[in-house]
Amino acid sequence: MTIHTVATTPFAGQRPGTSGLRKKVTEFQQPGYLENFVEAIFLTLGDLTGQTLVLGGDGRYFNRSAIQTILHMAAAHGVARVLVGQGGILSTPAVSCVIRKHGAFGGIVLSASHNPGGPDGDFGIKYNIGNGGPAPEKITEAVYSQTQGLLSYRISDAPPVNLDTIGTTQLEGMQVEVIDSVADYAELMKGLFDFDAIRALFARGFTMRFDGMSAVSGPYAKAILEGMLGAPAGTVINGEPLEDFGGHHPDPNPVNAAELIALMNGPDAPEFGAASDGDGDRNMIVGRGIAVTPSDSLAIIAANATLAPGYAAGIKGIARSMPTSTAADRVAQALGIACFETPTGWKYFGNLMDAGMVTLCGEESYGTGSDHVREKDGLWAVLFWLNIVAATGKTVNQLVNEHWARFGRNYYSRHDYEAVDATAADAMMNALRDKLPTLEGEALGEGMGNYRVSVADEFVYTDPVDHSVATQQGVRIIMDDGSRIVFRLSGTGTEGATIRVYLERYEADPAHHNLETQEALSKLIAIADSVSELRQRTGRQQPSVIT
Ligand code: VG1
Ligand code: CO
Repeated sequence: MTIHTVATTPFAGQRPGTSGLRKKVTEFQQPGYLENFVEAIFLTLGDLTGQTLVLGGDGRYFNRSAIQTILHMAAAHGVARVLVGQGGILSTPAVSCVIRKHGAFGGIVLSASHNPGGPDGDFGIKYNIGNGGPAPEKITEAVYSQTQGLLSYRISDAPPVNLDTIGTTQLEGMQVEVIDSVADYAELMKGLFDFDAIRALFARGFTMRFDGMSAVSGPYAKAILEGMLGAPAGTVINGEPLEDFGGHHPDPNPVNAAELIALMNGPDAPEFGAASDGDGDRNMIVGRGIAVTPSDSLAIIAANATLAPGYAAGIKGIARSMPTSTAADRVAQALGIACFETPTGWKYFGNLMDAGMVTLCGEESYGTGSDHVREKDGLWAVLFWLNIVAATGKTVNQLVNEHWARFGRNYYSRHDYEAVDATAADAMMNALRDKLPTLEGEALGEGMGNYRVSVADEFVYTDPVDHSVATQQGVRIIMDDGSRIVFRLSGTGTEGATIRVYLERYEADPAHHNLETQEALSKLIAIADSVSELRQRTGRQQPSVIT
């Protein structure tokens, strides 16, 4: 067995986006494409002699062969040990958990998360640092710059490693330790939540459906919900990870988890519904006839956090991404703790958690998490809700409505325009930027005077810990009553551009808490369209997805 230095040429466009490098599988299958990116990671990390890395993915098509490539390259770069999930499977929060628990140097996550999988679908790769979280921009930019000048990569020609049997094998000078994909993660969850109370809930006949969307969460949900917590078999549906996610679009929102929503709205609805995404870091919480918006979920978890044993001492602070609704801010204010506003993407929460400034973090895109790991965590959020339900004896519906009655309701929606012509999308954003100085103080909306703009700017974030600055993080138009419209281009798509329009309106009066969301936001929707000229510029008459 020999370590080879293979000549290569750089590929354009290997710049990581919101969450790593995501491209079509066919792009990743080009000879040298994956190898170049992995070589760039290793060159950026420097001397790895004696170090341990963690490696795993969401099981999508190309996962297994990518794992073999990465193992053979790690061995060629002097890595001492790699912990790899059995069958190449590790959810994103599990990678984070394993890195932290085993004191690894870092880890590589293979996933395109909620993007569809299969030979014609998407694939992705990202590097996580020693705190278990996504690499900060300083590192991802260094990786990108390495990809631009690469002339060779190093790889071992040893035969493939057996990924299916738990145990340790040798690859060149490196140990490959195949670990149980679920065990470390399950143990962590057990320490955070009142498993006895949740077990008692199921023992009383509490009914639940967890939709694994044929992605990575299934084995975790089965082991924890049906195994440790005694939920009846069949509680977890679509629980086998499939290479193409069974044709599902593994994004846990009411549109893509339509089957679960139909069940929860039907006559035989269980008491509690939940779903997770491709790599297990997103979650959707559903009650009978109600899907909880992710922004509300963060706020409700924060308001009830001390009911979970792992958070009984209280939470230190909350962070949310800028487009996420301000529902959590109201809870933070009531609790007398800080609330931070960060750019979109989990990598911006890491410093705040490491510095002990926040405990809970959340994004409007069905992502919630805490400082137990450094990724958002789907099943963690589901267990948190189950803990709250078990401790209070209340339904999801009651919890949400009582929260609104106490704090007011933040009507919230995101409109996505997918696979838009990239030039048109850029032109739209540039025109919006140019318009910003003229908007402040303007009256906008039908009949004018419905809304007055108090702030119109482009979000810039200065990290309070390391003072790094992230610019161009979304154009926002904030009205004088706190209502907001935010425009952003997605950094995870693989086709053209995706325009995201985020809409939020606050309503304090409980008498007005039962409006249909799109109806409640209709004036803001009309303003967003006229200010951005989205329809004329993109030719799109309506969003591809409304969540
Ligand atoms: C999207 C979401 C963002 C999330 C990111 C990764 O990014 O909006 O909130 O952090 O996906 O989530 P973008 O740039 O497309 O808006 V995941 O579950 O795909 O790792
Ligand atoms: Co995900």
